[in-house]
Amino acid sequence: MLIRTGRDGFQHPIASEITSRAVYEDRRRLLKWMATGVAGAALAQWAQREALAQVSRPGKRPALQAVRSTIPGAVTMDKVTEFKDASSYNNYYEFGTDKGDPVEHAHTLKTSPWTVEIEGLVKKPGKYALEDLLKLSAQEERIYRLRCVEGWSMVIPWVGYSLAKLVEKVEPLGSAKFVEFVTLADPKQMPYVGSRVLDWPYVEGLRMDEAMHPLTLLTFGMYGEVLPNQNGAPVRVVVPWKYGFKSGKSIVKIRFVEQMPKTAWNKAAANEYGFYSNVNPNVDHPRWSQATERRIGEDGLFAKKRKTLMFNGYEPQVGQLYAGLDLKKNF
Ligand SMILES: Nc1nc2c(c(=O)[nH]1)N[C@H]1C(S)=C(S)[C@@H](COP(=O)(O)O)O[C@H]1N2
Ligand SMILES: [Mo]
Repeated sequence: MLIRTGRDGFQHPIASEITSRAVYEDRRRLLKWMATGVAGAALAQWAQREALAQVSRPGKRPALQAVRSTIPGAVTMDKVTEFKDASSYNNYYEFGTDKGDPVEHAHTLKTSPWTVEIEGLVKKPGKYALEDLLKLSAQEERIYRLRCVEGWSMVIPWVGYSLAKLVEKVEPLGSAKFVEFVTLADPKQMPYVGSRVLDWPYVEGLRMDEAMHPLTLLTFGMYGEVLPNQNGAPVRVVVPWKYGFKSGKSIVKIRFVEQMPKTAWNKAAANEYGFYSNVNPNVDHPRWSQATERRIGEDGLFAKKRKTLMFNGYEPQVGQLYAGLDLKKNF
C-alpha cells in the first residue's frame, strides 16, 4: 500500500512494507529461479519462509521474533526443517543419549532465573542476567544448516545476535586466545549428568577469531519463539560451519582463556573429535565417512544422501579463517 507522495514525486511505502535487504535478495534469487523453470518448488519454499518469519509460532512458546539478518551467508535458501522435527530429534546428552530423550525429559530444566558468568581474561567480568543479555543487541533471524557429526542435518531459523557483540562489550584482554563455553550440569534437573558417557559439564570452545566471526550466533530462540529446552534454552551458541556438537546448549559460563580449551568430546575421544570440528567432507570420522548427509524430514531413510559441503556450505564466509592450516591434522 502506498500512502503518500513525497516532494520528490515518488510514493513512499509505509514502514511495514520496507523490505529488508535479505528479503529483497531472496526475492531477486526467486525471480532468477523462476526464469530457470524451477519456480514451483521455489515458490513453495518462499511462501513457507515468509510465513515462518511473520506468523507461525509452531511450539506455542513465548514469541521471540526478529527481522531477517542481512549478513552474508546468514540465510540459506534450503528448505526449512519442520519445527516438529527440529524439536524432537535432538542431541542433548544431559537428558539422555537417544535422539528422542531430550524432548521427553528436558521439561525438568529450569531456565529462569538464568545468569551467564563471564570470566577469565576480560576487562568486564561478571554475572549477566539473561534479560540483560537478551537486550544487549538487536536480535536477528538467521536460517542456518546444522550438520551433526553423525551424518544428519537440519535447517533451522534461529533468533539471536552475533556472539561478537557480547565479546566486544566485555572487552577481552590481548592475552585471550580462545573462548570456552561451559554449560549447565545439574543432576537435579538433568537425569544423565552423573552418567559416564561424558565428563560433565559439557564444555565447548572456539578460537577467538571464530568466536568473533559474525556468523557465530548467540542464540535465544528458533522459529520465532524462545528456544525449547531440548534445543538449549535459554541460551546457546550456533556455529553453522562446524559439526553440531560445537554448538553448546544452556550456557552458564563464557570464559576467555589463553590455552585451547579441553572440550567434552575431545576429552571423551581425542582421535575422533578434534578441537576445530569444521564440517569437512574430505576428512572422515575414524569410524565413518563424512562425505554425505541426510536432511531430517526430507531425505528418507532409503533415499540417496546429499553431498556434504566444505564448511557446511559456509566456505565463502569462513574459509579464510583456516588459510594455511592443515585440515587433516587440525580436524
Ligand atoms: N550441553 C550440550 N550441548 C550440546 C549437546 C549436548 O549433548 N549437550 N549436543 C550437541 C550436538 S552433538 C548437536 S548435533 C547439537 C544439536 O542441537 P539441536 O538439538 O538444536 O539440533 O547440540 C550440541 N550441543
Ligand atoms: Mo551432533
